[in-house]
Amino acid sequence: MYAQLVETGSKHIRSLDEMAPEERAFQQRVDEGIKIEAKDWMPEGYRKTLIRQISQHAHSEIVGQLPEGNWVTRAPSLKRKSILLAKIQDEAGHGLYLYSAAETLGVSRDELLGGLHSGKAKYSSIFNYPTLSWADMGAIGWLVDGSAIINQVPLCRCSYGPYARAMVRVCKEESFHARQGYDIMLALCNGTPQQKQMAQDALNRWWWPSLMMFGPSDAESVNSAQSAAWRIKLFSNDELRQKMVDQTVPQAQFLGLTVPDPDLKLNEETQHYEFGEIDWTEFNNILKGNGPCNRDRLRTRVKAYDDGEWFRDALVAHADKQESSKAQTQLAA
Ligand code: BYC
Repeated sequence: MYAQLVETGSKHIRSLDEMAPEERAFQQRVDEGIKIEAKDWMPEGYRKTLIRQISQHAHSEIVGQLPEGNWVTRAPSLKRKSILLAKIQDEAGHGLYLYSAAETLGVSRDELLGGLHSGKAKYSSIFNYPTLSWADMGAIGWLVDGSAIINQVPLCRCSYGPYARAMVRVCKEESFHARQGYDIMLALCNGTPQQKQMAQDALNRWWWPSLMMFGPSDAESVNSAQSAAWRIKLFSNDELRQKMVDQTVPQAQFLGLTVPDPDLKLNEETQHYEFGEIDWTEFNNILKGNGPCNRDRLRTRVKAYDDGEWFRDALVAHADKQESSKAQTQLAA
């Protein structure tokens, strides 16, 4: 599949003949499915693309804690609260694995966080929507984590070793997240008519933003062709989006909910669902920082970072003290 993506991409992707020997050897390793490791030679563009994608991914995990964090104190039971807390903590862990994977490419944590806090670096559009009811916790787990799994399972096989390995654990945890989300939806749909209506309302608000998570259409995606050639991307944005729709519509039907798309229909021949046009103006607005919660999300992250300064200073002071007492012990011996 990725060869097809490379060919259809708008950018010119250089053939092996057009490459310098070092780059050709690199590309051949990638083509053979050999993992690239941190200390291997790599083209500067490959390094930059990975830093961009992995750091955006890390920022998404960290900012992604905020919409769900909004409901920790209002979870309907102790059990639901513990599950939600565990999920949010997992997202923090995912952010940390991913920042570590990005650091292997020669960028510092401070630089990465600086990009997020200045608004220069992107994070997933999905986290710029508000969480208005408890049903949103169900919709996020089911649709957002569900989409994340579809996008991230292929990343476990991507060409960069540290990213691929980080993804293995992330995907295992995402499966639990998607299950807990669907379980919330199931409970609401089997509840009172008002609870079922809450679930429908959450689906109505999260459906289209979840489809946008996969990025612009293949025709508009600027990075896909090169990322496919480097085997960072194994499937196109549209292919993964289609997979999400095909997988999720039957789940919505099982819940007795209606997907908010009048154009949605199963193509009997292909056995794929055809769906309506995504509102790309809304997507592009969010990418420009003008979504419903963009400013609030950034403000919250910057404040959390500033408030944690004393703690980071204490950790560094403690580490310095440990180092100097170790050195003194060695001198005395
Ligand atoms: N939101 O050429 P394209 C999670 C940007 S975490 C914002 O197709 P690419 C979770 C794109 O960056 C979910 N920006 O780019 C966490 C590019 O801009 P730049 C995060 C988007 O990189 C907590 C431009 O649009 N997952 O699930 O080939 C709780 C053109 O796009 C978006 C990942 O990060 C978007 N939705 O493909 C619960 C997965 N889409 O950078 C759940 C790893 C596109 O050129 N990332 N853009 O200025 C990827 O797979 C790819 O980076 C993307 C985009 C498919 C997202």
